[in-house]
Amino acid sequence: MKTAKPLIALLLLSGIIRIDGFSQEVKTNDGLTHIERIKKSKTSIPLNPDDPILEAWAQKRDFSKDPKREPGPINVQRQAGGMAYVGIPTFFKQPIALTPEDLVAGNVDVAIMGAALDMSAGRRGTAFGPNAVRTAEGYVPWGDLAHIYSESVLVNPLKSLSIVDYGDAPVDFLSTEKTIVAVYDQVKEIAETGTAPFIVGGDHSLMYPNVAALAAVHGKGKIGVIHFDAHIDAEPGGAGHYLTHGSPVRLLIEEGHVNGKNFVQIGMRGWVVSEDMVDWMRKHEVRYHFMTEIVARGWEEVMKQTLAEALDGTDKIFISFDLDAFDPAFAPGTGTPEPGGLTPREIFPILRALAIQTDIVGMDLVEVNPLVDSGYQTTALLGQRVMREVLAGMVLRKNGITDPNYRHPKLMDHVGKEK
Ligand SMILES: [Mn+2]
Repeated sequence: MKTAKPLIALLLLSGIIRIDGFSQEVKTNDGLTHIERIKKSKTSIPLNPDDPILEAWAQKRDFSKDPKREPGPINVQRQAGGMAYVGIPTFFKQPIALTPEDLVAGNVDVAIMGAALDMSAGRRGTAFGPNAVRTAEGYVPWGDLAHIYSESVLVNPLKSLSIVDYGDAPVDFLSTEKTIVAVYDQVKEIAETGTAPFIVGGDHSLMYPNVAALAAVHGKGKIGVIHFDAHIDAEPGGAGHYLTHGSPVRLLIEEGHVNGKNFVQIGMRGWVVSEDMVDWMRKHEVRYHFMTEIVARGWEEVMKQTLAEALDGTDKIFISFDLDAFDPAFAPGTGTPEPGGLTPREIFPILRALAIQTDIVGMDLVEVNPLVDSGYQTTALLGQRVMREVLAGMVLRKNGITDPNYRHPKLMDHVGKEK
């Protein structure tokens, strides 16, 4: 019996057995073979409109058949607490929410969702990112066993904020173009309730639906983006596709979702940057900080400037965090690693500072690829820390802290000379 399910799946995929929607004939009423159809249609990929499962991947199941419940976050853990590796995996072992009504009823600050989309990158595997991040905490206990206070600042975001796991966006695992519409809808659904969506990918094509959805809610040109990345991600597309994981920045700026001057980029490096690309960014007044500049001027200087730029013209900020901003020594599990990157010690303080001094309307964490992680969980572990640092900054802001460089005084001096 153990092998029955995989066997049935194999038989279905191979066409040996057919059930429900699988029993219909492939339509050929245009008189073409599929090769001819594809060759004729240079700018679209022909899909079978009569396929009964054409949209099934995106359909919501019928919630009305569930046991009746009041709206609000649902704790799916049976125990009051446990070790990280025990229990049903949700982001930070937080309760889940399934609907916007749950977010409103729970007065939820942050809804973390997965977007397992990895078709726009040459090296697949980031689709496994969301669940890798959900299970990345090696030893941090949860619930009643948890005594978790953020590094340097000693606040506990999981107790001070209402945070839920909003599940995953639906994914057409054969199409970036179709999937991003579903991601856009789900991000917008969260943001419309006043909750900040945190999207865990998935590849960086996600920045486009994520930011476009937030711009639709907060206003076009009203939010700024702080973009951590080894790459500019402002290519004009690839192989005719408007959107790849290398092109979301160009689409967002050229379509007017974000003004170039409210787009701050940090950490770019490597051999794929051309002068043309840099000129495009200068034309659109993007504020970029290559590693070239960071190494020459020093991280502290550039960080200070970045924080000032983030506040110029908007105080609503979206953080788009590509794990390859880190040096691959720290984050090997990513598809496009570039040596010479930033360190966790450099990045954690700027994340807290951004969240202290701006209104974080959302963030994404992308390009975590556990399939190529030579350190097993190293990259996903770093990814969940990136979110934790932002959450810690959000708590400090809520507590009235205004100093972006705030550190807990007792951690700075062991003899009690703190003010
Ligand atoms: Mn990127």
